[in-house]
Amino acid sequence: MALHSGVSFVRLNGFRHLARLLSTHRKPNIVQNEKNADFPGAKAPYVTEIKFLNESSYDPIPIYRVLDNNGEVIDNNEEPNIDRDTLLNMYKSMIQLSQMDKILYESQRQGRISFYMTNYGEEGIHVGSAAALSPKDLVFAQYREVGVFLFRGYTVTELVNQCYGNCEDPGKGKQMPVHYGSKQHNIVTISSPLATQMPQAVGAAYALKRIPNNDRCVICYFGEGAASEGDAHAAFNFAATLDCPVIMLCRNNGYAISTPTGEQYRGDGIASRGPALGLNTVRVDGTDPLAVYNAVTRARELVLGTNKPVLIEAMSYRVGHHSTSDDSSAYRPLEEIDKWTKDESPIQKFRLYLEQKGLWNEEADKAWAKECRNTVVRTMQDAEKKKLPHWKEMLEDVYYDMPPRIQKQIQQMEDHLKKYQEHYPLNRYQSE
Ligand SMILES: Cc1ncc(C[n+]2csc(CCOP(=O)(O)OP(=O)(O)O)c2C)c(N)n1
Ligand SMILES: [Mg+2]
Repeated sequence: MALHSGVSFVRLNGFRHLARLLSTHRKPNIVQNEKNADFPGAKAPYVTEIKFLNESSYDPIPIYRVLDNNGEVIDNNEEPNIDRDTLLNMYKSMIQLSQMDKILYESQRQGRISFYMTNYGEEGIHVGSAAALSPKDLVFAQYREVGVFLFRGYTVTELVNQCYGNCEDPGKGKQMPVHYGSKQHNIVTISSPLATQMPQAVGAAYALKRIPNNDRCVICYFGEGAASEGDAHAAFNFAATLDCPVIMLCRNNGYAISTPTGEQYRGDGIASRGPALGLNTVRVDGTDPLAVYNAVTRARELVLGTNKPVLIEAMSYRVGHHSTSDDSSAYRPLEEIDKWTKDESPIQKFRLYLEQKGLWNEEADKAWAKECRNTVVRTMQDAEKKKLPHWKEMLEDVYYDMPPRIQKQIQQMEDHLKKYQEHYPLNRYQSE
C-alpha cells in the first residue's frame, strides 16, 4: 500500500501543508530484489523475505487542519478565500442547527414528535463541505448532516414539517423524523438502512460522468459505522474502478450508537482503506470548518478534473446521544464529552475566527441565537396546527401502479371508517 494517490491529490491542488504532511508518511521497509513481477493483478517488486504488513507498518495518516483551538489560522497560506456572506452563512447555519437540535430534542421528550437525532459537534463538517460545493452538486446524506440542508437554503419550516409528518411533509408522514430530502436543493431523501446511499451515490456519479461537459459531482456522507457495511466496500470499489466523480465523505465521530471505533474496526480508521482501494484520500479535522472547506474544494476540483473519486475522513466526536432512543451515559464517561464541547467545539473555533476577522461579536451572537430559537419555536407551533396527511397517503406513492391487493385494503379501510368513524380522530387528518 502506498499513499501516493493522496500526494498527487495534494500536488494537483498546491496545498503546501497537506503535501508536506502526506509526503512524510513512512513507507514500510522491504528488502527488494532487482526484478519486478508483472502479474495481471500486481506489478510489484519480488522479495525473498516474508513480511506481513499491518497498521503499524505505516505512520498514522495525518490530520489536516487550518485553525487551532483558538480559531487562529496556523499557516496563512492555508486560509481559504471565502467571501464575508458565505462565512456568515456558514456560521449562522451552525447556530441555527444547534438551536433546532436543542428544541426538537426536547419536543421528542415531551411526546410531540416520535424520534430525533442531534448533530452536536459535527456542524463544521456540514457547513465546511456544503460551502465548498456547487448547489447543483448532488448530495447523498446519511442522517446527521442537517447543516448541509440549512446551508443550501432548506428552511427550518421544511425540516420541522418532516419531523411532525404533517400534510406539508413531502414524504406525507411515511418516514421517521429526520429523513429529509429535497429535489429542489439536490439532496436525495435519506434512507434508514445504513450505507444504502453509498452505492447509489457512486451510480449517480457514474451517470453524471456520461453527460457531455458534466460540471456536477456527487458527495456521499456516511459514518464510520456505516463503513462496516458490505455496501460501503462495494461503493468504494465501484467508484475507483469506474472512475466516478464522487466525494465519499466519512464523518468519523467515534461511535456507531454504543459501538466505539475501537470495536468497529482495526487499522488506521477509514482513510487507510482509500489508497488500498485506489481512492485519492485525505484526513481532516472535522471540528475545523475551514479544513473541511479546503479538502472538499480540492476534492471537487480533482473529481471533476479527472473523474477519479476522493475519500475524505473528517475526524470529529458525536457530542450528543446517538438519538432520542439512546442514553450514551451507559457506555461513555461524561468527562469524555467535555473536551469536545469546550476546546474542540467547531462552533466556538469558528466564532473566534470570525471575531478575529471583525465579522462577528458577542452582541450579534446573542441576537442571532435568539432569532434562531424563536424561528424554531414559532415553526413548531405552526407545524402542530397543520393537519396530518390523509390516511390514504400511507399507501400512495409507494408503487407506480398500486397493486390490486392494496387497492382492496383501501376499500376495506374506507368501509370500516364509514361504519366506525366516531372511534377515530378523523378531524386531525386532511380530507380528500
Ligand atoms: C443496515 C443497518 N444496520 C443497523 C442499523 C441501526 N443503526 C442506525 S444508526 C447506526 C449507527 C451508525 O453509526 P455511524 O455510521 O458511525 O453514524 P453516526 O450515527 O455515528 O453518525 C446503527 C447501527 C441500520 N439503520 N441499518
Ligand atoms: Mg459514527
